[in-house]
Amino acid sequence: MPKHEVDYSLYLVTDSTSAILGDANICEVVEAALKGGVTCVQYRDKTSDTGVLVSTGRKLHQITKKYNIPLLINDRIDVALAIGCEGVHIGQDDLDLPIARKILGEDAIIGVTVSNIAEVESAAKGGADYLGIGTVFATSTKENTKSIIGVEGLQEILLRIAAENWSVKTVCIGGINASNVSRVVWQSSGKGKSLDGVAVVSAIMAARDPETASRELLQLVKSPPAFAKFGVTTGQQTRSPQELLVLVPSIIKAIHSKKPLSHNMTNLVVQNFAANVALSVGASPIMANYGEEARDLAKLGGALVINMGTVTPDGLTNYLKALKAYNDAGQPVVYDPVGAGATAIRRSAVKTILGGGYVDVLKGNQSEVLSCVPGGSNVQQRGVDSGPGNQNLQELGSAIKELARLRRHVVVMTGKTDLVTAGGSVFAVGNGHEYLGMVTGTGCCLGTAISAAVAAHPNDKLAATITAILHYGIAAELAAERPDVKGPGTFVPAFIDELYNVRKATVKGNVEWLKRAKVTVVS
Ligand code: 3NM
Repeated sequence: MPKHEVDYSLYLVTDSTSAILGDANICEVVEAALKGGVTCVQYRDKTSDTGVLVSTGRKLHQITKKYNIPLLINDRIDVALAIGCEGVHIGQDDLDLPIARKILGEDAIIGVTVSNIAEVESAAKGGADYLGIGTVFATSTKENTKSIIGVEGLQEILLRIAAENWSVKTVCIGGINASNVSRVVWQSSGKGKSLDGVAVVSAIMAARDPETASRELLQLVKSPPAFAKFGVTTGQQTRSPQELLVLVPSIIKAIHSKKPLSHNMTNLVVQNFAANVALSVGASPIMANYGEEARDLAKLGGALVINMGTVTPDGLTNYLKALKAYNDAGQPVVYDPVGAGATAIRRSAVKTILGGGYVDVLKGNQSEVLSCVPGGSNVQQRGVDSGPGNQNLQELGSAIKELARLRRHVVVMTGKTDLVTAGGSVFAVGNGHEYLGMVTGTGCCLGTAISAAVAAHPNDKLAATITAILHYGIAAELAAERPDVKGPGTFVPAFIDELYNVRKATVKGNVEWLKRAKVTVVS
């Protein structure tokens, strides 16, 4: 097969260690995987003598040839030459690409391991046929992996390849398995350059039934995850504020009529307040922190709020279970990384959650959202309050736009002016009142209001999110202006009233309140 016709969809990298292969026979496992649909095979054995590598490699090549699938050898050009197979895969510490190309010739397939833009550039310009991009998720299969890049690191590399128009093919590697493969492929696609495939070791080599495991993985590579059915479209990302505002009443009415479940896994401080906010905006709240319950709750058509305000090891395990349950059911998830920048534990929890599943809406204050930027942000947060928020809106707008593009979700950065984007236009919403900042939990409860809106209107999560922000901010303005409100204490019950009143008025067709909306596009 000419090398440009190689299909990288499901790329098997072998492993001969007892931890992975056990007492199975490598040739039998590879043949079973080929029957299951593996499209490319790399023989990777870091410990055997050259004689064993050549004899095993020859046997594997006999098998892969039967299926018309290329066999590549990890690292060892001499072994590839001795076998006469289709090519090699080289790491950053192995023989360099120009020498490999010179020895093997133009027809050979040469792949290179890369984990950052500089390595990508050098491999793409040096004529690599494909890149093995990793390490996506932590894995025990490879010792000394250099850096865990996550889906966002992967996406950064793919965006660069697209921008430079490099024709190199791409697979990702590291911790890819049946539970995450559809999400990784979906999150890494749609911006000019998509992954050509995924590379796995243990998901096939350590499987009890490698043929079935391969068949299932290939199916998952080719099918979008359940939550992708309502991804924010490019057209939706770039509407004018007017186009969004006309949708607000119908979204509020949808919440009212559907009364969606708002499943909150939230902190100790705000549980009661969040439940009341959910009721006022027309949702049905459940405050359920036990992850095992989420699989049943996710079937009820609602949305999940993960609010990291009281993070504990048990809490994290529960969040991940619930996240997976809602992802599998295709129901929306709102993630509030409360205090994300404040402690090392919280920074690591953010990585665990964003690596463990797909969140539809990421909502936080300035430093929380900046802490979710790949590579981290240098903003040091004091406690969990919202900070001064005095940075330039344009600058913050481009940071969250990048974030939304890398993970393919909606990002909300709250502050005096709230910023919202799904990767296209960045919208600024200027409604709200200073009392919101003087009462604990109002930021958290906005997540609850957003969950109600995205659950009721999942096919347009950007408009739903902006609707919730407007409903919330304008209710706060109306409450603060009431003569019975004397300060933050009397504000709280009035705010709950006004959330309710705005909904009731809207349902009756009175949208006078919406004239207060201050929505603009900042970039
Ligand atoms: N290369 P599993 S990670 C062979 O990051 C290899 O370059 C990696 O194994 C890289 O699919 C890795 O079992 C091992 O997680 C991947």
